[in-house]
Order: sequence, then structure tokens, then C-alpha cells
Amino acid sequence: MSTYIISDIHGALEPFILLLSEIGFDPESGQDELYLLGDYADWGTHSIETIGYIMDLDRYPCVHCLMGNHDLMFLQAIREYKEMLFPNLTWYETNKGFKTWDDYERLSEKNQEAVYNWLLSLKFSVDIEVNGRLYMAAHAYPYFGNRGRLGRIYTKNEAVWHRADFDEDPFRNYHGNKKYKALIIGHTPTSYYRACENRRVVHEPNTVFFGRHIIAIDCGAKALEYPELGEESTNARLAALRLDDDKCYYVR
Ligand SMILES: [Mn+2]
Repeated sequence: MSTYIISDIHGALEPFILLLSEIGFDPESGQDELYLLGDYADWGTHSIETIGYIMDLDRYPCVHCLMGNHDLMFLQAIREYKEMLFPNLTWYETNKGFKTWDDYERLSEKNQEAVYNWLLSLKFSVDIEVNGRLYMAAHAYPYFGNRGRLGRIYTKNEAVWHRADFDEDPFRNYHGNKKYKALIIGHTPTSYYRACENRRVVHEPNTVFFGRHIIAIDCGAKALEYPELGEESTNARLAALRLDDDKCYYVR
């Protein structure tokens, strides 16, 4: 049994399916656990198909899906649309939500409702224990649920939006009983963390970043379909981390 983690698929459905076959993930067998850390759509052409594919996967108990900032923006856009408020143009334009929304509008009412309910069901963090080591996974930053004040309040918004520093301890304000080894996150392409650590831009394909307290796994797949972004696109990959032995798998 192995534990795999993937994040920030951003509509890159073919690379995602390829990556699942690279790691030999078979949800039917229930042998392995798969954690997806959010940002399923936007940017890529196959955004709504990616969400549909992942909704199907999420029916298996061995698949665990978290909320990303893009999923939260999508959820908010649906809610605003239902309530006839103005659409969220920041999501639609700057965050390329139009890739998702245009196809969402073409879904049947029943499927639209299913997408909405699935987005609502996404959790903001999850504890993962592997070989006696305890990790927290979240899209961007820790979330401790509604267990009150932990030095300061970590909100759901921070859990999907806040950019962790490359060498910070995101658990420094947590005074509970759990001893987390690291926070596993997506959200920020690892090229950013490698540049922080090396104090210069690294001109190589993105790799999973193992920091002192964080493990960042978003290798920038959102840029795969955007050659005009230059190196951001050529260095983009979709990564899977096998937590049991820190082995990393990449596709593009
Ligand atoms: Mn994100």
C-alpha cells in the first residue's frame, strides 16, 4: 500500500490520467491512497472534464479531495450566479475561470447541481499518517477546523490562498498535541520555492520542493497549454509524490 499526492491539475486531464497510470493507481483495488490538494480546473482546456473525472474518482474511499482557491472561486461564482449577483471577474479573467465556466454553463441542470454539491463537500485540510510520520495536507496553508483559537485563527480562506514562505514553520502557532512532520501543499509553483532557496531562478524543469517544514508539489501544470509563457510553460509538469519513500513522478 502506498500514499500518493497530486495537486494543481488545472484542467490538464490527459497528463493527470497519464500520471495515474505511471503510479499504477487503481481505485477499484483500494490498495493505495490518493490525495488531491485542489485547483482541479481553470487554465487548461479540459477543465470541466477534469472536474467530472475527479468527481467519479472521489466516489472511492481511497480518494481524498481537498479545496483549492480556484475551486472556492468556482463555488463562489456559482453561488453568485444563482443569486443573480455580479460574476466574479477576477476569477473569470485573471484566473482563467472562463475555461471552466463556459463549459459549466453547457452542463445539464442536474450535472451543474452535482458539481456544486461536490465543490461544497471539499475539505480544507487532512491529516495523513505514513510509516508513523504525521503530515497535514492542504492546498496552501494549515487549517485546523473549528477547534477554536490556536495562537491565532487560521481561516479557510488562508488555507487555500496564503503563500507559505519556503523556510517557515507553518505549525509554529499550533499548540495542540499532534506532532506534524511537514505541511504538504500545492498552490505555489515549486519554481518559486527553488528560486527562494537558491536566491536565483533555476532554469530547469520543476521538481517537488522539500523544505524544512513544507513539501510543495505544484510543478506548474497550469502553464502546460501556454507556450507564450516561455520557461514557465517549458518547465511545467504535473507531479505525484509517493509519501512512503518521497519518490516523485512527473509527466507533461
Ligand atoms: Mn492555488
